[in-house]
Amino acid sequence: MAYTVPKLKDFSPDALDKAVAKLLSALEKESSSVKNEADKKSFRDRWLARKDGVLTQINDLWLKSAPKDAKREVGQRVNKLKGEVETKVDAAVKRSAAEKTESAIDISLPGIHRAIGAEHPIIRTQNEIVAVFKNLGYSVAEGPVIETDYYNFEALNFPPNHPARDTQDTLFLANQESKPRREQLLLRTHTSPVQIRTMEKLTPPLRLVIPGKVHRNDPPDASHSPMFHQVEGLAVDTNITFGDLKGTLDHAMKSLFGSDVKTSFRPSFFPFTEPSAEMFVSCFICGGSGKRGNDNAPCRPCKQSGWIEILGCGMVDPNVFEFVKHNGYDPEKISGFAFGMGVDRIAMLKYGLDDLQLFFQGDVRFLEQFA
Ligand code: 2NL
Repeated sequence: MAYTVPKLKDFSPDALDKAVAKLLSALEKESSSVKNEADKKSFRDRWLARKDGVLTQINDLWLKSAPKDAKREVGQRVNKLKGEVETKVDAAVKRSAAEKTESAIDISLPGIHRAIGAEHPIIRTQNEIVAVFKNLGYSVAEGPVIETDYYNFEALNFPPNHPARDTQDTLFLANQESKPRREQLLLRTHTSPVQIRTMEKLTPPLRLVIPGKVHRNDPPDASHSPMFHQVEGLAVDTNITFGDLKGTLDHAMKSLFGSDVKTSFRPSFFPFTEPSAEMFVSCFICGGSGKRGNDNAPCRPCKQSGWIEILGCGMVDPNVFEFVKHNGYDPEKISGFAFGMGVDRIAMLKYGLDDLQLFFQGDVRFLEQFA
């Protein structure tokens, strides 16, 4: 039963002592069960509320109704009692506040386990490719994804009406028509513009790799995406030859795919290199045989050819150097090789995937396998 303040008939010191003792023991008991914020408030209200708290009731039921000759005695006790009740209530409120902060920082509890993220498999592959060239002494540079027509096409020797400049292939920003062509903004279709920007800043000799995102107006399917990744390289110096290109890339492929892989170069065409080539690596899935396993199943990644096309490359076209000749790139004095590779496709081969879209769908069940 909760304590209620009794009406007093007997105002003798003995009777008063008893009544006070009863009240204090009730206070003690109630204060020990104060646990949380809500308890605190109702405890304080019950004892100290001006309107109908226990102290107010004592004032009314004990002091006001005391006979004249007992008033002094009752008054002293009630005053003392007020002090005691206030001290007790304050202590209980503070105590439960202290308990609360203690429990909030219980350092003996095991921590909350949060799975930390991991590098996306494409970015991991990109970093691995970049690391191979860093080890050869190449610098790494990055540049804007939104580019001008000048850096993306003109300075790279694309003729004015080259099909790559068509909106079929290139994503242009809106409302560019009123600008002169060279200033029109687009999403870079390769990382090559960063090579031009860097040659404008740094004089030869130069060894440079550029990783980054590029965009083309391709609808997404198992092997295409409107956004993908490239790593592009450039070496400029006196007497750089096609032999340097072959040696460098052969070394890079052995670092990436294992020292058993062979490389093969076939003639190709790019507007910014002459001569140009596509480089193939011997299939690191079937070892170049075109067949897999005991039952000689056809090897899918190399389409049974034993070779996988991995990148495009070539000797920098002198026309490209003409655009940066003012910064020491005189095609009569220096030469260079360049190459570019698609990171997403290499990551697919590396992880044995047949659907490029898995990389971009953000499905945790797929991504957490790389954590
Ligand atoms: C490909 C082919 C290539 C380059 C990129 C380049 C850059 C400058 C000058 C000359 Cl500044 N060339 N880059 C050269 C040949 C091929 O990329 O198929 N990439 C995925």
